[in-house]
Amino acid sequence: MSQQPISPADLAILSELELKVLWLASWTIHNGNHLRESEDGIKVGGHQASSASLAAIMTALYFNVLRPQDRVAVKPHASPNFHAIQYLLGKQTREKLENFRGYKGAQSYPSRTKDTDDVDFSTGSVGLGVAQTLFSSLTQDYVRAHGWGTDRPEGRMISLVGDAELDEGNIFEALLEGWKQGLRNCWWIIDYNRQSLDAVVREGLWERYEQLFKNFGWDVVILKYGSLQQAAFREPGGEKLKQWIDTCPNPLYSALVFQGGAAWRKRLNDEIGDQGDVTALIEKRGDDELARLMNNLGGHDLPSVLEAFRNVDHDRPTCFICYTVKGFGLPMAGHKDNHAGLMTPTQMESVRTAMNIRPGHEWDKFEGLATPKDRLQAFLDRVPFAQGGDRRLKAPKLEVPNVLPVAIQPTMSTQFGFGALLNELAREKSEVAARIVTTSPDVTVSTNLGPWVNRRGLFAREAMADTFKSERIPSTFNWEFSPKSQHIELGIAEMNLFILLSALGLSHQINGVRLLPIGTLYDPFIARGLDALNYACYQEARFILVATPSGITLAPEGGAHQSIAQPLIGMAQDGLAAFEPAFVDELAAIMAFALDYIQKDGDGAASERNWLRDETGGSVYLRLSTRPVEQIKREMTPELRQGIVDGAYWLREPGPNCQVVVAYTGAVAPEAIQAIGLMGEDRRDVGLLAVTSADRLNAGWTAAHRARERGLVHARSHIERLLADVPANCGIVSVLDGHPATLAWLGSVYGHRVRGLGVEHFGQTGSLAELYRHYGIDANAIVAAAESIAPGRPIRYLKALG
Ligand SMILES: Cc1ncc(C[n+]2csc(CCOP(=O)(O)OP(=O)(O)O)c2C)c(N)n1
Ligand SMILES: [Mg+2]
Repeated sequence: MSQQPISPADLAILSELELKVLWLASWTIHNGNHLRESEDGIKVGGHQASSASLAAIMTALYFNVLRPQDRVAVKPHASPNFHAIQYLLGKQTREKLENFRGYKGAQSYPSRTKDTDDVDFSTGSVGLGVAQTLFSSLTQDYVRAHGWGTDRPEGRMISLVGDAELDEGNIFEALLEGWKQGLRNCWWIIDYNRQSLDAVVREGLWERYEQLFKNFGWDVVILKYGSLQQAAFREPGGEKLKQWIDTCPNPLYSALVFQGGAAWRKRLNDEIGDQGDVTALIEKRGDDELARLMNNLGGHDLPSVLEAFRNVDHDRPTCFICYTVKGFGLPMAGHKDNHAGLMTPTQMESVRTAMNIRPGHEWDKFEGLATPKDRLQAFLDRVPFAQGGDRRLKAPKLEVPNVLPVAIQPTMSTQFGFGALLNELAREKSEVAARIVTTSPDVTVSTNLGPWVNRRGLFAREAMADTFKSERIPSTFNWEFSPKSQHIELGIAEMNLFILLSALGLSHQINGVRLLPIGTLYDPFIARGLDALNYACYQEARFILVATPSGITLAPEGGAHQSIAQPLIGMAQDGLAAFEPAFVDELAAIMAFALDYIQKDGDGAASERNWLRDETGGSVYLRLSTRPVEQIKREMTPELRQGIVDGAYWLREPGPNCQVVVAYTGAVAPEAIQAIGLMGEDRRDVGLLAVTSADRLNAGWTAAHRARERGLVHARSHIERLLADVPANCGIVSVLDGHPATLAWLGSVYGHRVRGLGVEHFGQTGSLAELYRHYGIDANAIVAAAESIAPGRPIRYLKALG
């Protein structure tokens, strides 16, 4: 950016706006918190101090530096600043501010989905929003390298980072990945107020940060002294004052900030007073002026902040370490306990008086400011950030065929089927295939993305040959990088996978270019990145997560990698539809559904068929297996496809006198099939229910309940229809390679007795047969369970099996 210097008139307006942001944010919190407390009696954190330390930096950014194409993740507790700024820009309503923290009011942490003032990236769980900006920048590069979205200028992805937020490991995982991927256009602005939630942070952290960022190829800009301090350092004795500031421990500096001018004077005179230059420097300032000088750290000094940001004329990633005071400008400034602190009504009054705000005029945009209103408004009207119109871009939906072609072999695993499906897609010239972008944290080959990558290549902005290929060494996998390729290979950190999926999955709204992201990982390691997955879902990022291998079915691979809880995560995670198919034709139907579903953003009216709000769309989780399973030769009828997508279908319909139903999910299909064969002679009309999505079945069932409770008496969910004719005395044995609670609820639909089989402990290695027996999910266990809940004559094969 080549920048004209800011005119003194504009600088004066920006200084006034900084005060206004500080006021509005503080008033919003004060107002909202007292309101909430009087409603519920629940005291929540004030966060006035956290917000205040970024007032100058955010004023500089939003009212001067940012362009419409730039995107920002604001640290969670600076949310009130953000809302105040949007209010001044006419993009946030007074009602929402007055209802801060309230039902449908402005959110306590900036939220893409719940706020209405165009939050770029949600924040809340510290560290995640920071990494989101890095991966959004990589996503922007990916999009542009493919020749898309080039009609818009490149944006900077900016994060406002709390200094204690840098304790989160995921930030460093992202830094390393950014270095590998040639990160550009990313700014992290650290609010170095040297305070966390509980206390004051360690000394000298800035030096670690500086080295660290430089090691990863970032530019580092340190804003330590404001312009008042810089001027004072040039006075006689100024050098001594600078030395004192540089060696003052963080807690002492904070304490003096809190105590104010008289305390500064005493301490400075005691420690460096010399009855000469330094004493003169101190004594020529009154208490207030001295306090203003000592509080004038770089991050609160608009001219320094503006200069630092405006001087960046390159696209290298840049870290700004901005010295600030937590609670700057407020009576609680610097106090170590100020994190959750809320100003008392008396303190609020003193701030009001200092800012010339008349009672009843708290929300007036320009109340108390010296510059005439029309000039302030004219300034706001030409703020560059607000010139671009709607920040939430749109991209058209791509048509997905109902059927994805795949050659089904007599015996194959769902993981193998997934590879084959993507391989077929990779051969196509379709728009859908072109928009798929795959990614994996160093398990590309072992999750069977290899055939896709062989055809579509690895993405990098700079082409890089596969040395093994150029050296003519035979290898199954083509490992060539190019800017047009479609697989992003990540290092092992699963957090990075989820945050990259979050960034890729928002590309339609951030870049105006739709991507169809597919990420693969081992099922147990979902837990490693769970908060990031939750974060991605909360932002309504759209992606397909393919987790394989899973459960104890990975048998000899290793006990430590067995996953139990993941099916329950799949059910419980908001914004994520979970499937666990057993057969490859099911997977093909689910993949076609998923590629369409992740593009939907309709109003979410519930379908009368399954009571799911499929029009709203969401992300998809597929839990797959490496176990080769004998496939069923059958035609994929529309009814079968619908059943698979809705969550279940009868693989064998129960007869009218049915005594037992086996309901299974996923890789244990052969055991379930074998079990019903074995008990067929001793139990009548046994039914076999294939459950492809416990998540969707369950969600449809509870939704239908709610609909009936609202008076829609005919509402009926898919599972209610499936089980409607199963006799009341029939028992249900449910079984899956995962926690039994996943399916055990089936008994509540009509009150059938259920024996839920599944896995509750893990860690043992062995052959598949050994482990299924050990954990009680083999055919024998199914038959034994059936015998116990569906009384009748002894099932004769039981003994033979044992
Ligand atoms: C993952 C996570 N853990 C804990 C918290 C609770 N928390 C909110 S803010 C905060 C301290 C933040 O300190 P810092 O980043 O320095 O911000 P400041 O308040 O100083 O502006 C903590 C621990 C959280 N929001 N997210
Ligand atoms: Mg802090």
